[in-house]
Amino acid sequence: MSSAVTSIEAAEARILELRTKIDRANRQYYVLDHPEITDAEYDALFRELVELETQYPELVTPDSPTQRVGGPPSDAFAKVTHRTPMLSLANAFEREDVREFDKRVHRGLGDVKVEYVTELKIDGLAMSLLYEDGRYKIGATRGDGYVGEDVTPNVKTIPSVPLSVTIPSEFPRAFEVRGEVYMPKRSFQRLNAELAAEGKPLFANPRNAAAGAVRQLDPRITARRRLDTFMYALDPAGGARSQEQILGRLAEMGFHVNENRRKHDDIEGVIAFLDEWQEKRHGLDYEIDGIVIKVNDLGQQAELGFVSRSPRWALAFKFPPEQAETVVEEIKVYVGRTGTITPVAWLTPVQIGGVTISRATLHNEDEVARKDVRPRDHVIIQRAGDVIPEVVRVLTEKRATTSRPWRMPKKCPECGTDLVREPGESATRCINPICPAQVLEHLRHFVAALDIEGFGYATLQQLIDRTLVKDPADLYHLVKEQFLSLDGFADKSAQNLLDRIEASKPTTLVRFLVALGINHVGWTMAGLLADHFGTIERLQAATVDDLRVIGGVGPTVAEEVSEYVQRPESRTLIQRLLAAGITIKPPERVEGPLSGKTFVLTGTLSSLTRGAAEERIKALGGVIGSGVSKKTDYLVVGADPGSKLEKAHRLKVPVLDEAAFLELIGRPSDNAR
Ligand code: 3BD
Repeated sequence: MSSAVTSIEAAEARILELRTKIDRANRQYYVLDHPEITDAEYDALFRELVELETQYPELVTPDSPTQRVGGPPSDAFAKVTHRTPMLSLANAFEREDVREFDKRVHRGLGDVKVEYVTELKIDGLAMSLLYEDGRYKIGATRGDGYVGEDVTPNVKTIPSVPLSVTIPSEFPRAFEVRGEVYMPKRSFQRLNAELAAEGKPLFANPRNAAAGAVRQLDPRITARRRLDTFMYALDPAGGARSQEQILGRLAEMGFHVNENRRKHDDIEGVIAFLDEWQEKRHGLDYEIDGIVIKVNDLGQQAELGFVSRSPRWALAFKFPPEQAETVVEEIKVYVGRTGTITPVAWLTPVQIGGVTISRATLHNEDEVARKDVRPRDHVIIQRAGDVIPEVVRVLTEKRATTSRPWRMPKKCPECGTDLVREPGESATRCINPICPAQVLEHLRHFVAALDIEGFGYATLQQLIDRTLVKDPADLYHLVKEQFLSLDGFADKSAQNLLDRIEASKPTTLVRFLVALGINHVGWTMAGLLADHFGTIERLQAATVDDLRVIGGVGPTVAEEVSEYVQRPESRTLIQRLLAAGITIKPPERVEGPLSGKTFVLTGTLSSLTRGAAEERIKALGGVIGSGVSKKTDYLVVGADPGSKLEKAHRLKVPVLDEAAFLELIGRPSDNAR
C-alpha cells in the first residue's frame, strides 16, 4: 500500500490515528471477543502503519502496535504461559498470494518436491490442551499467543475433548494438542433462540458465542452450550513425520479431526481445493472463514522455520466477504462513548451466508457522502466473518428520481445538543458530557474494563432511566433492592452482581486508567502511564511536559491526558471512585518462566525495541532493574553497550547477547508483525 502522507506532521497524525484504530481492533478481538473490522481491514491498517514507521523511524514508539502482539489477557482467569508460543498465520486474500507463498516455499527449500496439506479454517477459538500420563490436565485459550487463560474446567465439559487417551508407546509422558473450539451452527441458533425468549442480547455469530461459553466462570454454563472441537497440532509429534500423519494420529488418539482435509502434490491442487470450498462452505454445520495451507513434511517445515511469529510453512487463505443486495429503509445515527456520531443504515433484512443482516455501518458523514448512500437506495452489502456489515456500493440505476442526498442531523438525537465537527476531523460529535447515550456507553466501557460481568446494556439503561446511576461511581452505591426493582433480576442474580461489583474494587492502575475512558488511552497507553507514574495521584499531578518525556507518549496524548486529569469533573469522578472503595493494587507480579529474575538491558537491540523487550520480560514474570548489581540475574547486551557490561563482568553477572536473549524469551524477532 502506498501512503499519501508527505510531511512528518501529517505522518505523525496518521500514525496516531492508525495506532488508535489498531489498538481498538486488538482489544475488540482479544479482550471483548467482538471485532468490528475485518481481518483484511486490520491488515491494511497494520501495513500502512509499518510502512509509515519504516519511512519515519523517529516516530516509532515502544507502545506502537507494531512493537507488541495482541491484547492483554483478562484477569478473570489464571494466566498460563504456553510452553511454546502459539503462532500466528500469515494471511492471503488472493489466489496469487497463494502462488507467491508456494514460490517462497520452493525458494526456501531448493529443488525438491513439496506436498501440501489443506485444512478448513475453523472460525472458532484457538486452544491448547495439555495431557500428562495420558490424562487431560490443562486447557488454555490462545490469548496473545504467549500467555493465555486457564479454562481447564470449562474445556473439560466439551464432549469431544478426551479426558484420557491411550498414548502410543514411543510417546513422552506429557504432550500438547492444539486446535479450535467452535460452536456448531445448530447449537448457536438454539442458544440465540433461548436468549431471545429470555429477552437477553443475542450473540452476533457462533465464534462470539463459543468465546463467551469458554470464558464462563461457571463451567456448568459452558457445558450447556454444546461446543465441539477440531484439533490440528500435536507436540511432540512422537514419530509422525508429516502433518498428514499428525492429523491421522490425533484422530486415532480419539480427538476430533476435521475430515475435509486433503494432501496435494502441487499448489494448483491447493487452489482447486480453495475454489471447491469457497462454494461448499455453507453446507457445513460450522463456520469456516478460509483454508489453512501447510507444508506436509515436518522436516521441510523445520527447514523453513519462522519469520516474526508466523511459520514460513503455513498460510491462511481467507475467503472473500460475501455480498447481497438489499434496500436501505432508513439512516439513523448513534452516539458513542466519546460522543462520536455514527450513521447506520437500517436495511430490509437479507441473508448472507446463513446470517440475517438488518443493519450496516456507514462510519461517518464523509463515508456516506463518498458512497452517496441515501434512504430507499438499493445497495450491495457485505459481511466478512463476524464483523459489522458494510455498504459496498449503491445501485444508482435503481434510485428514484425524487431521491435527495442524506444530511447529518444538526442536533444530537439523544439530548438535542448541537453537534460539532472539528476542521480536519472525520468524526461528528455530541459534546454534551451528560448526554444519556454517552453516559450509557461510558458505563458499559467502564464495567468492561473492570471486568464486571453481568452488566449488559439493558441493565445499565434501566439504571440510567431510573436516575439511579449517572456515572461509574454511582455503581458502587447501588443496593440489592434497587437491582430487584429492575427487569430480569431475582435475589440470586442481584447478589451475584453486587458481589462482582465488590470484587472489582481492588484493581490495577492500568485497568483503572482504561476504565476512565480517557481519549487515546487504551491498554497500551494506560500501561505506559501506569509504569511511569505508579500511582493515580502522581499522574494527576503531571503536567504536559511531564507526560511528553515518556517514551511512547506523543504530544496529542500528552495534551489529552493532562487536560483530562486537570478537568474538575474528572478529578471529582476519580475522587468519588476512590471514596467508594476502589483501591489500586501495586503492579501485579506475573508468574512465569522468568519469575524472580531481574534483567538489566544495555545497548541497542536490533530486532526489537527496548520497550518491547522489557514488556516481554515482564509478561514472562521477570523484573527490569535499572543498574547492574549483585542482584541482577542477567544483563542483556545489544550493540554499543555502555559501562554496564564491564560492571556485569566484574560482578560475574551472566550476560546475554541478543540471540541468547531472544532464545530465552521464546521468539525469533519482534520488529515485524
Ligand atoms: C483453524 C494460528 C499453525 C500451527 C500455526 C500452522 C492463528 C488461530 O482451523 N494452524 C488450522 C486452524 C488454525 C492452524 C496453525 N490450523 N495455526 C491454525 C492456526 N486448521 N482455524 N492458528 N490463530 C490458530 C490465531 N488465533 C487468534 C488470534 C490470532 N491468531
